[in-house]
Amino acid sequence: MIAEEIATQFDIPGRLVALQPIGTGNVNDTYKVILRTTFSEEQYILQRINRTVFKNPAAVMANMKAVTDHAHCRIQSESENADRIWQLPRVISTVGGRDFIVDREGEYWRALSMIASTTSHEKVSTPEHATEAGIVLGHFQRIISDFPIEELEDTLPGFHITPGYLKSYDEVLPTEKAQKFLKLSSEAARLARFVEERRGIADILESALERGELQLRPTHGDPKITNIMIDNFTGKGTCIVDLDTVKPGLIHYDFGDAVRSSCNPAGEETNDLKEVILDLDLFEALVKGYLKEARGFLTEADRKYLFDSVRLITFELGLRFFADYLAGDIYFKVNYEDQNLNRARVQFALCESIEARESEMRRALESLG
Ligand code: GN1
Ligand code: MG
Repeated sequence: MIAEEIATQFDIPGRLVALQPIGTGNVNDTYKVILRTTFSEEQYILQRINRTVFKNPAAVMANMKAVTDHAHCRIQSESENADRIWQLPRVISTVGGRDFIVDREGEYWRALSMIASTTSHEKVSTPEHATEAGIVLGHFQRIISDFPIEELEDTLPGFHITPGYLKSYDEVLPTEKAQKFLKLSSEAARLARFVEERRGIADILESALERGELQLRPTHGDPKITNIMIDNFTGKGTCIVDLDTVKPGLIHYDFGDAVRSSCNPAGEETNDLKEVILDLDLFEALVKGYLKEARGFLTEADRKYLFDSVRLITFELGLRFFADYLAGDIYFKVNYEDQNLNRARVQFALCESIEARESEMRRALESLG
């Protein structure tokens, strides 16, 4: 069904005046909906959930509802002492009182409240912005840290289990399609060698989990910089969005994901590999903000793996993009040919830069900790 038909089925007053595609998400389709009555204008976010990725959208919505209800209570109870107004999207019910709509084609649609007067940035260029990104992630992890993980479904099995992505890559590699790409593109062949050289790092977090050094907690799953909303008036972070992947996991992948997406000033979609670096000033600034909120719930063992998590998630994301390129772009949406190859090149270049700065990054983590 077309989005216009869906947009009026949620419990919001007014007549539909505009529906605009927004956002740069690689998975779901997102729209801004504007409705008007004689005296007011209402705006909300409408999303079609990608069913190729999320096989059980109803469970995604149940997790989102449970965690946001919990987080909203925490935000309320802490509001008097907070240095800002914290926000978090609310699931808007349908006219019939449900959390989502399933259309005739079986597509799932949901409505979320709009976080007004804030901006989602593709890149970070100032330490202040990086600090805010760290604060927002740490705050979110903190306020959901006491949510019982048994109540969260695993909506995306294998999501952020790096050895699993390596396994999928190994399955794609021998296929005819992948072999053709590898023959035709010397860049693809170079990336395949890059992966081989780093196989050994893939299980560093998972084996720490198995040994009981690390433990599962509620996580965001996708705290990249575009999901961290910055207040247009104060410049402070106010909210983290995109709560599809909230599920039990290692908070390390969250920390790593915020760092890799915030501390590479060239951003994820650049074509210029020379510009791709892990900027140490941005890194220190982000860690400072993150620890302000996270200090209380991080264990000694958690801290020990913070550097590794940055390297690992960057490698993992490069591997996911590369495997998807070799498989023919079946997971991540693309706007041009070879986009997933290019995205992989960027993440692998960033991974190299992280490796080159390992001692400085470890030192910063220690001195700020
Ligand atoms: C996807 O859809 P979006 O853009 O929020 C992906 C993340 C990646 C990200 C990279 C469910 O997120 O894991 O880090 O692209 N989400 C899923 O841009 O796979
Ligand atoms: Mg996402």
